[in-house]
Amino acid sequence: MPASVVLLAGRTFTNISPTVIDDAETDGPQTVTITASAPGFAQGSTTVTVLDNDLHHFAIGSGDAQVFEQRTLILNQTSTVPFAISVVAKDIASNTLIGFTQAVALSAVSDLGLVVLSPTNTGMFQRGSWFGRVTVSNGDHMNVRIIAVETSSGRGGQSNPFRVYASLAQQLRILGAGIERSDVRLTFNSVTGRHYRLEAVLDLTGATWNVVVPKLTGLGGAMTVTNASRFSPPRQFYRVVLLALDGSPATSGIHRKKQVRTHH
Ligand SMILES: [Ca+2]
Ligand SMILES: [Ca+2]
Repeated sequence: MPASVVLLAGRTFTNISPTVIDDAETDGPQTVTITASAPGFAQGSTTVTVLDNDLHHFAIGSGDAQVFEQRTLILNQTSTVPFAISVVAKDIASNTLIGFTQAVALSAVSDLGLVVLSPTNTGMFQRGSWFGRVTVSNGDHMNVRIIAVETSSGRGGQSNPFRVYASLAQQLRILGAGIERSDVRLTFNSVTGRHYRLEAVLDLTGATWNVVVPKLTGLGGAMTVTNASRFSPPRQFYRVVLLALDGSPATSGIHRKKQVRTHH
């Protein structure tokens, strides 16, 4: 910005070209006041706003934001079914950084541990936004948050929490139960990498479920678990519980139980 300008004789105006120096601070829009004064004249001034071009965070919402240019919540989803999201680069004041173009990393977390999300990167942003379809593929999750991170700066953002339901094929279900001598064998459908626990109880009148097998890691598809030499006639109830990564029960709602009886 020049400290002074010369107004030629007979002219009523002149042009100046201030240079805005790019910084790396995430300080948002800055207001600049330009003042002109000369002896014998009243002072004049104007204000201009210098926009920030530094990423502060990402706003992540449903893909509908593409149409309305506003953030909308991601609703509940189903595992293996793609859904549309928007990732928008923002300055500290939540203005969209229309010059932001680079692709960023995508991932997701949940209360039940690792969420398998694809793709793991966005494509290039256009006018500060990326719209695309993503898929969670490893079954039931609660409080899923999609996370976008610009790896070079570590800045990122996450979506609202939402629920992902298991697809029909991934729903925890006991497929078969049988007794061989005193061994109880249960077969259930599993999702690769998820953790399960086998529990048993003698009656369903409120007795505490006993942990039979504390941790099973899903191999994908049907899995058989054996409770060796534990069958006590005339009947027992079994259930399979989906666990969080730390081994705690996922939820009382995510389990399936089966009654096993002797036949006489
Ligand atoms: Ca900058
Ligand atoms: Ca800046």
